[in-house]
Amino acid sequence: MRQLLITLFLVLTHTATAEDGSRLWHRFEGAGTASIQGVKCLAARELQSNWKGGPIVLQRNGGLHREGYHIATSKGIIRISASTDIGLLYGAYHLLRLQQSGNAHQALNITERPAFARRILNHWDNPDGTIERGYSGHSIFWENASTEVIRQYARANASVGINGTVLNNVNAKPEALSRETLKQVKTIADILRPYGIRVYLSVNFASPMRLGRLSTADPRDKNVIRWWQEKVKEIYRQVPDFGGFLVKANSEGEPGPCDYGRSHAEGANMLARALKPYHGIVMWRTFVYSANDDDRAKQAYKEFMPLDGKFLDNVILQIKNGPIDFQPREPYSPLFTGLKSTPMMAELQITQEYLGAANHLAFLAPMWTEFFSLVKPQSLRAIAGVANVGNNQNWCGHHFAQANWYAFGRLAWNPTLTPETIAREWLGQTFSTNHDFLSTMTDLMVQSHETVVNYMMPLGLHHLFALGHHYGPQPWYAAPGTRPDWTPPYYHRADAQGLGFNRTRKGSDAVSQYPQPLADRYDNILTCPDSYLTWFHHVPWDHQMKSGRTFWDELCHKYSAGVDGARKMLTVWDGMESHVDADRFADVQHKLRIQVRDAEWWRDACLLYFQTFSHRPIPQDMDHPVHDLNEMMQFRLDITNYENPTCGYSR
Ligand code: BDP
Repeated sequence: MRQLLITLFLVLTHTATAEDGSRLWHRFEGAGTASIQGVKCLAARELQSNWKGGPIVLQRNGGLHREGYHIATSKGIIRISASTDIGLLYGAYHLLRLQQSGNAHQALNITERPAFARRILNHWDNPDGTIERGYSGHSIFWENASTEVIRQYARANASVGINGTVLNNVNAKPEALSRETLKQVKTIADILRPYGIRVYLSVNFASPMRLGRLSTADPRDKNVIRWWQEKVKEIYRQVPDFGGFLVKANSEGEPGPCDYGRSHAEGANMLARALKPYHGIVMWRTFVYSANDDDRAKQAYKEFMPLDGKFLDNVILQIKNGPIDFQPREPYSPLFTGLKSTPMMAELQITQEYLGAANHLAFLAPMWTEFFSLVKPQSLRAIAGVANVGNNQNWCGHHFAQANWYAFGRLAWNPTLTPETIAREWLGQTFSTNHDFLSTMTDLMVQSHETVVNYMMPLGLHHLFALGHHYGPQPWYAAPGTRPDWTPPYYHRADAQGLGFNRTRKGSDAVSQYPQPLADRYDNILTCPDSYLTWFHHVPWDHQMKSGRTFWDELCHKYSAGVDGARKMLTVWDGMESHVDADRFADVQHKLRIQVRDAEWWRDACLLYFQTFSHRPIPQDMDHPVHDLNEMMQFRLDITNYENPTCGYSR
């Protein structure tokens, strides 16, 4: 009896505190109540379980795009039509989204189809279950994988239209293609398939040597070619709709065709030929750079432009949004406007490697729509996002990091959506549809990215992170023997004259990789946008800014605005307590407090360090640093403690 009471108590308390974030934006309360007629499929079952509105009929319409759908209300009945089960499923999730965000009451007449055919998450998950740049626990695929967790993952993806998953790290181990791994890949593919999601694998270019025991991985070698053909055949036997390979080659020490004097095109095409009979593709990454060049920002363009038009049609070049590496803000990679005859896809980073990991609230839709304002979505064949999903209870480590997974999917479906629309939708489904809550929190989310940029790297600064953890500021870091392009001074170039990397025509000339009139605009310090100023210019400390301030004063004010912005987020959130369940309220509050402390850390470290070059005072009309530079330079970040990294700093 006692045991029964204890069990009952545990069940009740657990139910009462069930808001742990594990349901993501799918917080459907109670069972569905409507009559669902027509095609019997997963969409019908989802609606049966969760739809509380009027009757729905699911029907076929062969004229619609394979993944598209039409939703219309007539005489009180909602009809969802699509040409496939997946189209119906997407239509069903559209309706449920309207219901959960409080917008299902009006008569509907909606036609949708995705902007990109392939909308893919890249998981940087390792076979041992760890996740490179993962801040929310271990892999859901490679460590104690649970069918139900993978199914919930598939459902979340399908609800925002994501239709592909790369299951393993781009720094791929050859074992990714072993017989045992492929068995697990098949199991995962079988769980994902009903949700319209195909699996892909990252492959190591030297697999024929390390797995197949060949003496070379030269793409021209007959045995190598045969090895890949056999391997591909083996994969498709297990997974008939396998999507293809993602390849990081000759980048950061990974093997590749250049090891044999062959080009990236030769390497990619060899794999593409093996995949072609099965309609598989190769996503070949352009993230390459070497220690010897004068400007890392120029290298991918220099390497890939001469290969334009030389790739087979089932190769897509996967290009990071910026020319360096997922910095808080970068101009777009000039490859996007340079390449004319090669299919391209953008690689965005959802996991916040350079944006405060799972501790800082940084809603990334504004950064991605900024990218789409310069790189036309029509020029892209596909889109990829480096996932922030792990086996933590709330999937992403920070409740608000879920919004970035959600936003990636929504923008992959429709890149013209505004950050406001996405934030509002997500907040309504995830927290509350209360009007005040929605408008206040939408503003907070939409401004959060700029806030993070301001306290980390305003005015075009980039890569002020320490080697390795990419979390905290170490603009001074330049240990002897370290590759210069892996140290902050390579990027900020602070000296007595000013700050920033001269990439103008008189400097590294990276500006000339951009088309006109952008090249001229970026080249001229007077027309270059403030947000990219030190990216393209070595800016004199007394340079007159558009605001009327000197550059030094402006820099100080930006950092100060960042700290103020972080404090404001905390204050605003504290005012939302009545709209949010106690657990998630406290979790987010805890993270926001870390964010405020980290923002102060960033401001103090950067301003006090740059002040040793500028020799100018911190303006009087802003809060002054509270740390001591020498002391900060002694601190080391304990990267094993991301949950609470500010406290992880130690001497
Ligand atoms: C960098 C990450 C590193 C990745 C690399 C990549 O620090 O972990 O392997 O990008 O994208 O940002 O290949």
